[in-house]
Amino acid sequence: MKLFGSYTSPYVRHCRIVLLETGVDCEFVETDMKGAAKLSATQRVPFFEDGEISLTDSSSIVRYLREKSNQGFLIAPKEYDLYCMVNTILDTTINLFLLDKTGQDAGNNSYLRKQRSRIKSSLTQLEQADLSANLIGNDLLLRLVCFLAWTQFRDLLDLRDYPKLTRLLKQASSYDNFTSTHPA
Ligand SMILES: N[C@@H](CCC(=O)N[C@@H](CS)C(=O)NCC(=O)O)C(=O)O
Repeated sequence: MKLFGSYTSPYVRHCRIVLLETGVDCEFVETDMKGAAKLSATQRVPFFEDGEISLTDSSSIVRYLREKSNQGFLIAPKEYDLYCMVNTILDTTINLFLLDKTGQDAGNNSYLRKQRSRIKSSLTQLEQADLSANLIGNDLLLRLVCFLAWTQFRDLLDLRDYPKLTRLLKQASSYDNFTSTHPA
């Protein structure tokens, strides 16, 4: 079994946490974007192999690892919806970050303004959601803290307007599987 990815990717971090939580024996193959462009149809990390099975998205990888270990993956529709919301703003934030890294001036057009507005409105909704469950084994909360931590690592978002989310991220820092997978 092999997980391909980078140490800085929040998607890969979630998969690494699930590997630690489940104890599944899996080789980590450090792979950058050039490698991903050659080896995966989506040209992204993470991707994963287990014999005949190959997966190209962190969510299918997390689900595969949970099910292999007889653990559940996001059963309640509302929980699943919030998980999708976190993924949406994670995708949006990463795409804006990568666009910025190209060095090209993407300007301030209405499409980019909409992307930034989507991040804000979704964070506001997540701030209001009931996120009081235990982090361990909870893929909604794990995905959320991987996202929040990555925005702080890259200095991309000011979380001062989101005290509940800030508290959640602080709480996560006492979870060893979270701290041991920090991108730094
Ligand atoms: N939906 C994918 C998104 C993965 C993703 O966006 N990975 C980023 C790294 S954090 C990437 O490889 N981006 C390369 C690119 O967009 O060219 C997943 O959940 O695995």
